[in-house]
Parts: sequence; structure tokens; C-alpha cells
Amino acid sequence: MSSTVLPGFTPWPSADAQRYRDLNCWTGETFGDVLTARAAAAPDAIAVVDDANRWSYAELDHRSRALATGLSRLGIRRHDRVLVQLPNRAEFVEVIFALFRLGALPVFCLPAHRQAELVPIATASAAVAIITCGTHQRFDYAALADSIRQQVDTLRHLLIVTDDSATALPDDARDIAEFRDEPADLPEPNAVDVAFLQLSGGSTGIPKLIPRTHDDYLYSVRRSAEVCELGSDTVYLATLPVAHNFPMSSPGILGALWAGGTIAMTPDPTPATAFRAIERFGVTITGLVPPLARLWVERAEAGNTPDLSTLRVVQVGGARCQEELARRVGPALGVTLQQVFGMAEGLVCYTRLDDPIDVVVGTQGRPMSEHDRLAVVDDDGNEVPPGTDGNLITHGPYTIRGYYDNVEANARSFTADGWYRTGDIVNLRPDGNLVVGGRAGDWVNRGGEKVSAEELEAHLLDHPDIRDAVIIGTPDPVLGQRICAFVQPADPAHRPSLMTVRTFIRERGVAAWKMPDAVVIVDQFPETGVGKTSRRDLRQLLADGAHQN
Ligand code: OOB
Repeated sequence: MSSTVLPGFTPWPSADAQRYRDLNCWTGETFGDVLTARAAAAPDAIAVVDDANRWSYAELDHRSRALATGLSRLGIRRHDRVLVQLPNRAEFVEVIFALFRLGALPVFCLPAHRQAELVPIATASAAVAIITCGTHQRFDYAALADSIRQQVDTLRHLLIVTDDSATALPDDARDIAEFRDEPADLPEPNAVDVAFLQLSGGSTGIPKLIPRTHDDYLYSVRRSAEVCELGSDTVYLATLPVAHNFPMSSPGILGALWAGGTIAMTPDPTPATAFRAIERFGVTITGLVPPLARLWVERAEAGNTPDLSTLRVVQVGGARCQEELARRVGPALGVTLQQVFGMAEGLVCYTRLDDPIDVVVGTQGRPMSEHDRLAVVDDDGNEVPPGTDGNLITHGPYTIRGYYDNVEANARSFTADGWYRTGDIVNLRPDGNLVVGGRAGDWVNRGGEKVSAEELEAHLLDHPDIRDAVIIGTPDPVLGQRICAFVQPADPAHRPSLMTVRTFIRERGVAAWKMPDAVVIVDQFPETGVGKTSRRDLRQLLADGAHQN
């Protein structure tokens, strides 16, 4: 297929693109090509399993071609944007490969997204269709999609992945099963084309859509599969919502396919369900966010779990994993821990599987590619001395040069010469590993004294009555900000008081200006769609008058 650039996409400058080709980072292969090749090499190997399906590579390949043909008949075209909101189930893979083959762009929505997120996403992407499911975990996704369609003019089609043909659908919605046609030869996209749009984590206002090309994303998938040592015996359990960049490609489900291994899907990441899935599917690797890792570790430490002996690697990423938790993961689950620090915009760092334990528990790893460029700069953009905290900026063969169709966000988030400003405060150690200190905003500025949320959280986690803790700065007329500690007690019957917390911290020899001004006890932290703790929602809780003591 000839290549015209998607309007609103910022390509790499041609000299950089040429260099990434010369370096063999970008190989000219598309996702469709990879699936075709794997299906030809090992047609009967199992590509995808979930509770209801078990598809070989040949079957997945056939299904994606059949659905691409049907969607083309419906009028879905190259460059069309299609919202995909599906839980972790086999059809997710079928749908995205069908869209990849058509050159249509999945826009990856999370199952937790609702009207407030989906309307702006559909509007900003000018999507023509939504592909979703019926009722899942007692929520009616088809009805949600139908209401989005009524609010966004560009949306013409509503397609539902149903469990059986008896499922009641909204008027005009179509069952995706109607579009599994006899595969026809279709023109396939070019590797330089945008393959899909990802969503930027934690954005507010107009959603920032992240265009990733076949070339750049496949490189990150291939390098991830290499760094994580995947092979045809890999069984990757998609525990986090697969639409997110971490379970999708770090190395995630696409890494598993790259390596000719198996994707196992579980729609529920809690230990009760996920541990059974590990036993049933013989899972070898999975990825978790820290709050989920804590749940798994606590459950495993309590003993009497299903057989987890096939599990070799547990990745923790998406948010800072405190050392206290990191140390428990390996022993509790009988695995090698791998920390993953990444972003949907590109750059992904990993600890390596043979790193010494202090690197694995105390750092967020190093870039996966020797061609990633990193710099740590102060607020004026000057590089800070090695070993000093600063703002991380980066560019490389799989880090975008601009958000989709968003001039303002691009002006804020990229330097004039194309480096992406990650918004993360990091410390680059002499051995090349990064320690992530939080987001640029995760500091409380208390009357000019800066308090790192992460540092204070680490102290609180050492208190036996505290299960988890998050520090938030709240407005104060005198100091500018004061320090509020959200605390989840280890035992709901023992709620640590402000006095207890302050005494504990003072006794550790911590500066007096770092003492929390308030403690708020919560049973659970609010989460983002992918399970990270939502600082924004905690701030809102305070604004709404949460009880402080
Ligand atoms: C991943 O991607 P996003 O786009 O949801 O979020 C990216 C942001 C980073 O800029 C950083 O602030 C934070 O999430 N983050 C971490 C972290 N991993 C991500 N902060 C501290 N420690 C870590 N290990 O979250 C993502 C994408 C690909 C792989 C892994 C995570």
C-alpha cells in the first residue's frame, strides 16, 4: 500500500528515520507480517488462551484476516480511528490484528473508562466506530458505547463482541460475529504508518493521543522480548488491562506473540482468579502495578495458594515500587522480580533478569535499547551532575516526536530538538540504572521546604500498622502547602493517629519540617484505570472534605 502520512502525526525527521533503518531497529515489518510469519512457522502452536478459547497461530491468523475482510465490507478504511474497549479476552487480539491489517487505527481505551473519558477520546480522535463487549463484570459496555455514539457525530458503527447470539444489543449495534467473512486479499499498510493510538497516562483536559508506528512499536516489542528472555515456551498472563502499554508490549502480549509463545488472558487480576489462571495455563511471566503486587505478595505469604511453580518472572511497573515491597516479591512468589519503568510515549527501562539484587530491588532499571538517549536536566534545561535528581528527557527509535493532532501539548511536552519531557524526576546512577523519584509534581512545597512524597512514603511503610501510604500536598494559606498522609492501616482495628505517625517519623531522625500535618485513614486507595494509585482522586477527596486528623 502506498504511504501517505496520517494528518496530525509528527514523523521522525528523515535523517533519524534513516539511521534507525540503517541500525536495523526499524525493519519494515508490520504487525500483520509478524503474525503471518509465526502462523507459517508454527501453525499449531497456541497463540491465545482464555477461559473460553484456545486458538492456534493459524486460527488467530485466519480470524484476523476474516474480521479485517468483514470490517472492510462495513466501510472501515485505512487511517480510520476505532475505539476499542474490551476486557482481557481472546477477541481483543483478533480485533486489533484485524484493524492492523486494514491500516485502521485502534484507539486503546481501558475497561474502566466511562463517559467522562470516552467522549473526549472519541472527539479528539474523530473515531468512526467503537468495538466493545456486552455486559462484563455487571457493567453494560454496549449501553455505554451507544451513549457515546449519540454524543459524537463521527461515530458511525457500534460493534459488539458477544458471548452468544442471544445477547440483547442496542438498536443499530452489530454483533462482530456478522463480520467474520471469508478472508479476501486486502492491501496491507506500510511499516512507517501509524498502527494505533495509545492514551497518555494521567492526562487531564484534552486527551493526549499517542501515535505509534509498526516500525517503532515492533522494535520496542522485539527488544522487550529479548531483554525479558522470552521464547516459544513463554506463557504471558495479561493481568493488567491489555489496552495499556505495559501488558501490551513490555513485553506483554505482543512480546509473547513476537517470540512465538502464548498469551493467556484473565479479566480479573486479583489473586483468587489470577493464581488459578497461572496454574491452569502454566504461566511463566506476568506484569503488575505495585498495589496489585502487594496483594499478590500478601496472599502468597499467607500460604496455601494454587501451584505457581511455572511462574519465573514477575514484573512490577507503572508506578514506583517501594523497596520494602520489591524485596518481598521474589521470595513470596518464587520468581525473579523485574522492575519496569516505561511510558506509552515510548521509553521503557527494565532491570535485567541477572542483575544483582540491589539493582533489582533498588532501581527501576535501564533503557532497553542502546539507541535510547537520556538526559537529566534542571528546570532550565541544563544537564545536572551525575547522581543528582533532575527531570528526565529522552529520544530514541521508539519514542514519539509528538502527540496526535495536539499542537499545545506538543509545545509543552517536547523540546525544540525533539526530546520528550517525561515529567519524571530521576536519578541516573553511575551504573546506568535509574531511580525514579516521582513525578515533577510529587513534591510538597511546605513554606519553601521541599518534601519528597516518595521519601516520606518509604518511612511510613516501615510502620507495622501501615499497609500502604501516599503523601499529598494540600493548599495552605500560610505555608503554601501542607503535608497530608493518606494511610491504609494493616489492620482496620488499629488506625494510626497523626500523633503516632509523627512520633514514629521523628524517632527515625527525620527533619521536623517533613512531619505530616494531617493523616487521613482510607480502606482503599482510588485507582486509575490500570490500577495505579490515583493522586488526583486523593486530592479530590480532600477537596470534598475527607476527614483529617
Ligand atoms: C506506563 O505507562 P503510562 O504511560 O501509563 O505512564 C507513564 C508514567 C511514567 O512517566 C512515570 O511517571 C510512571 O508512569 N511510571 C513509573 C514507573 N513506570 C511508570 N514511575 C515509577 N516507577 C516505575 N517503574 O506506566 C508503563 C508503560 C510501559 C511499561 C511500563 C509502564
